[in-house]
Amino acid sequence: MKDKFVYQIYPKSFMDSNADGIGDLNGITSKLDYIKNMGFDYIWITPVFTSPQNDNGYDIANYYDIDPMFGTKDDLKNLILSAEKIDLKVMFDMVFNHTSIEHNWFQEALKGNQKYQDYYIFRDQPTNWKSKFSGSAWTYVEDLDKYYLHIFDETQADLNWRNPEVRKELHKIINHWLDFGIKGFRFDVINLIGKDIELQDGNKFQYTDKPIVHQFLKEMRQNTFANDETILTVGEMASTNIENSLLYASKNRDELDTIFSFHHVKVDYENHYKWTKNFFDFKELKNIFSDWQTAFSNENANMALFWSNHDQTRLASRFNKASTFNNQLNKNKMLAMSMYLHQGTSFIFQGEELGLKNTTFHHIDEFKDIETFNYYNNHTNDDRLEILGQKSRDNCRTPMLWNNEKNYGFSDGRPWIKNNDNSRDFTLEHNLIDQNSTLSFYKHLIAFKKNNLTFIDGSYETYLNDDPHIYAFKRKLDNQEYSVLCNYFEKPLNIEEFGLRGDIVLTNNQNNSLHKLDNFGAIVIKN
Ligand code: TEU
Ligand code: CA
Repeated sequence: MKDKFVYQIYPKSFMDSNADGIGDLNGITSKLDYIKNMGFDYIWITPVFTSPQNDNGYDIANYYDIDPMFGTKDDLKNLILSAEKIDLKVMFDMVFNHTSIEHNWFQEALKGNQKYQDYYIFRDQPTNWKSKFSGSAWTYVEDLDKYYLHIFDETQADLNWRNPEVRKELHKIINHWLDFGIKGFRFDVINLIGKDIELQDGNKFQYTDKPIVHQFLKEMRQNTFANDETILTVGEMASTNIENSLLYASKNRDELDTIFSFHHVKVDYENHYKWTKNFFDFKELKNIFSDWQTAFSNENANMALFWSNHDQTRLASRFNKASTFNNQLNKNKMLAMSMYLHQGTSFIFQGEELGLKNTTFHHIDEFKDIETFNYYNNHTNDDRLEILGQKSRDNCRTPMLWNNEKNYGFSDGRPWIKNNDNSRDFTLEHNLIDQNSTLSFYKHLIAFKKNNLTFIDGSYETYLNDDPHIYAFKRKLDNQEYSVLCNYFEKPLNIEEFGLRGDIVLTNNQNNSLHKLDNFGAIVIKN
């Protein structure tokens, strides 16, 4: 799976086919050729199941049905068949740590039905746990005189995986979608599913990476996708560590193909706290890359490579500012080389390939995201809006910029969220015309990796570890060796002292050489 590229689609904001302002399945189907043409193997669609949409579909009320806002099961069938025709596989996003409180199971539980109360985590007394979306992780239900656990919003109740009936239900859901033609799954916060029988006060590590998660994953695999090599599975791991991640993603352990970990996108947090305006820590970023890549490469485990997703701010707005359009292009390309030449399965979030930047929000009412509101409402600091401008998930959830027509070609109606206010230089239309665009480079890079086995199966090793501006690593396979050098800063660097030799086989900019890296310059040398 290390040679595979996955394109992540946030359906609400991808393409609207019926002018209601909400992207939909038919919209996706109309853009499959574009995705295939870029070189992708899979598309991952974030949840499109029936949902009250409190957390944009990560609060599922029925795992077997498509929410009408996205279309019908027939539309989905049509999407899958159209994708199959061009050899593109469709992945679904399974949110199995929790359900919406509108799910039937939870509604039954609320009515006092014991069987369904045992599907969730009800307790007489809460622990001191905090919700990841601010406030307590417990909500009191007066009729039952009990509290239920929700690690996320209070409308997202955590499931009780210790109950074998719950696990059976979840396996059944996966098998249903496998039969329907789904070829891969992303499992939402799957390392949080193992709660102890007796819950203790403490921090998030009371429910993160509990050993029983491995047992649950093995069992799930056995009962569902175990015998199909084409199924791609990726687990989203909240606050995990290398040791556990290796267990989830090692080839011989039969749990998952690969995992998302988030340490590298938190290098601008302050003491693990997201809501700050910190500058990113380059040294820390290098260390994280090197620690994770080395461990995974040594253990024959597969990492998921990604810079952005629907929970992150736009890559083009992160990791140093570029002061000119040209430097912005260099930076986008350098970051792409820096990430995707690593070892692992690659994931690219819609719009990253266009070089889209954050959206500007002027007022709290312009936002849509529940995490954003929970933060805003639970805090009083004057710079809340400014912090949200840098950190809100809505920055990347605004519609795709296809062309320069109405709503950038996304919809003939009024979009559900405000438009991205980036200039027209970032539309797909413009990216396609410009030979030097971010898009042309992404396409080139994908082909480059797929044609070089060393970047797929080769070992990984960092070097120039103490250099304050360059992130560098080597990939080796048999007698092939490549060096990758990435300048993370907007200033040219003289690299004569490194005495580099060999041929430059990939560069993000014609001004780079073996002696000099341009502003945000990056090169691959064949040694
Ligand atoms: O996100 C998991 C997660 O841990 C988030 O708290 C993430 O770290 C945060 O958004 C960063 O600020 C997953 C989904 O990707 C996210 O969209 C959902 O809201 C969340 O789970 C709950 O299902
Ligand atoms: Ca629509």
